[in-house]
Amino acid sequence: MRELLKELRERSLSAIAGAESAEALDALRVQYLGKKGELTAVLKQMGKLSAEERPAMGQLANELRAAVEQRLEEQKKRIGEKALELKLSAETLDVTIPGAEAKLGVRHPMYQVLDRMKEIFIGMGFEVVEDREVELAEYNFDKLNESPNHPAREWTDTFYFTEDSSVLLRTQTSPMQIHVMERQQPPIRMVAPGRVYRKDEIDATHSPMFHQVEGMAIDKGITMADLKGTLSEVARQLYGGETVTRFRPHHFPFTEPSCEMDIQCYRCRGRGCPTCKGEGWIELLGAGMVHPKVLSGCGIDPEVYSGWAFGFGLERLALAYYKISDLRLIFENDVRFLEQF
Ligand code: 2NM
Repeated sequence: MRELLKELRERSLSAIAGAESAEALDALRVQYLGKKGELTAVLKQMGKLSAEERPAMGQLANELRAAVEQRLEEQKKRIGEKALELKLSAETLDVTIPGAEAKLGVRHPMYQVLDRMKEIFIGMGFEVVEDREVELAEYNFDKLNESPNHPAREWTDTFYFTEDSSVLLRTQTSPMQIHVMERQQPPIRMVAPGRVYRKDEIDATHSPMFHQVEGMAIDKGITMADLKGTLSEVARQLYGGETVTRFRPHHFPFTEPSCEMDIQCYRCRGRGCPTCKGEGWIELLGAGMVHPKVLSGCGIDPEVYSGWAFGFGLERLALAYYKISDLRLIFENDVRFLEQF
């Protein structure tokens, strides 16, 4: 029996040392210490021993049971530690690995031009005003001295909300100037950039939605010289200090006199090239002295105050600025296009 216990001791302890999972350990516990286990079987044979042998064998068997139990516990602990180690190493976060680069977009090229424009005007003491796109026809047309039968008022040209043609999507940002004049006496220096809407088919130069930038300066003693000086300075800040401007007579219902401002072509310096279509000049904006009827309609006395105003299409200006040939590129927002600016 001594031999039997010795053999059982070696076999069980080495089996336990080789176990690699909690399940395997449980199976070994059953195999050796269970009701039908091997050590239990040995103990059952104690009865056959002589009275002298029995205490010593009993002690040996108990020692073996204690040893097996202790080894089972130790191995269980070891397996647990190993599993934790594995889990920790699998979940290790190496903070020194370079991160995945988050791709940053760019500001839309047209808005880059607008931001620059705003900066220039703000630098000259103008306030930026941005507001509603849904207007009353009264503000979009009437108060701007547009005649009652002006073609822009047609249903084929303008988006109306009401049968009586009184509420519409603004066709120009000029109503913003009316709102400002109605709530504030001069001095006024403001620019109003924003979306405007016209029933145009989409092509390389037209879109039913586009952006305008308009503005005005009203105070005592403002003259056409202020208009020319200020708008020429804006052109120089935008296109470079050498930029030459010219003013041609024009007509707008809301200004008198009215004009258009050109810049000398920055590419050929006036000789004529594809950029200026052989003209030597590039048309930039419309402007004029605010019509006395518009001023008085807003509660500003034209005998005391005068002012100039201007307006231009932002898309058209941005296309020329970046030498882009098709308006649709501005709206499609293809990143391959946008990334170039
Ligand atoms: C333009 C050209 C000329 C303009 C006039 C006014 C107002 F409200 F003061 F009368 N706002 N904008 C104006 C003048 C707009 O766009 C081509």
